[in-house]
Amino acid sequence: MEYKRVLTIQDISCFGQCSGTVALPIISACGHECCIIPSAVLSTHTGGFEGFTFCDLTEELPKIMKHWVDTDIMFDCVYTGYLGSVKQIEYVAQIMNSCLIDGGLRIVDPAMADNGKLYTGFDEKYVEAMKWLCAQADVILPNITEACLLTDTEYPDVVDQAFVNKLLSDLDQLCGGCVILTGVSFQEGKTGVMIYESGFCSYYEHDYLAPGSHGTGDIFASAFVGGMMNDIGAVNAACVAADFTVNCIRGTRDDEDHWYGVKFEPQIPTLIEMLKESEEETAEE
Ligand code: PXL
Repeated sequence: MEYKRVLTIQDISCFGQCSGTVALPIISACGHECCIIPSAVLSTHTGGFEGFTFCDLTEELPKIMKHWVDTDIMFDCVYTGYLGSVKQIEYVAQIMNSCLIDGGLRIVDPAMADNGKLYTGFDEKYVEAMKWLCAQADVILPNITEACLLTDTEYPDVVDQAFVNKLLSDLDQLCGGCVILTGVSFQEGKTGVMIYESGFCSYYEHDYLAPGSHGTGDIFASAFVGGMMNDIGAVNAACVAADFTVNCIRGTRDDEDHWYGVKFEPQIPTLIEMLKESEEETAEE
C-alpha cells in the first residue's frame, strides 16, 4: 500500500465525536497522513447541545492555502465534511484546485441535513453552493435527505427502488463521478449503501440499528476515504466503511450516557483488519 497524504476540511467540534476529531484518527489508522484545515472550532457539535461556542475560521482558509502553495505542499486527496458557509465552499474549491496533485481525489460529503431536515444554520443558498461543489467532485457521499436537496427532489415518505434509481440518475447528472448514497432502506430493520459508478450500481445492505447516532456519517465517510486511499475501490471501501460504522453503533447503543456520539475507537483494530482483507482480495482479482 502506498502512503498517501489526505487533507480534510471540516470543523473541529472539541467535544462530541464528529467531523475533524473523527476524520483525523480514522484516516491515520488506515495508514495515511491526515492533515486538517479546521473551518471552525465549536465547543460541541450542534446536535443536541445548547449554548455551544462557535469560532468561525473562514478567513484562515485562503491564508493557509497561500502558505501551502508557496511551500509546495500538495495532497493526494481532499475530503470535505461539515462546512459553515457559502464563502467556505468557495474557498474549498480553490484549495482543491491549488493543492491537489494531478489525478488527486476530490471527495465531498455534503454534510448539511438528515431525516428530511437541514441542520441548524443552513439555508437554500448553502444548498445551491453545495450543488456547485458536488459538480466538481470525484466522489460524493450524500444521505437520502442530502441527495433530495441536491436534486430538488421532495423528501419521500417511502423509499423504493424506482425512487432510488431516479435519485441516482439525477445525482449522476450533477456530479458525474462516483455517488455513494447512504441510508437506503428497503425493509424494516435493514438499511444500506448504494454505490453508483460508471453506470454500474451496487447495493450493500446491513442491519439498521436504531436510534441512528450522531457522527455516524462522519465515521462512514472517513473510513470510506481510508479505503479509497488503500486502493480497494469505491464498492469495497463503502462496504468496509458500512461494516465499521455498524460495529461502532453496536458498541455504543447500550450506553445511554453516550447519546452524543459513537465509540469508534475500540473498533479501529477491526477496521484495519477488514481493510487488510479487502486489499488482499483486491490484489488477487
Ligand atoms: O456530524 C456532522 C456535524 C459536524 N459538525 C458539526 C455538527 C454536525 C452535525 O450536526 O453540528 C458542528
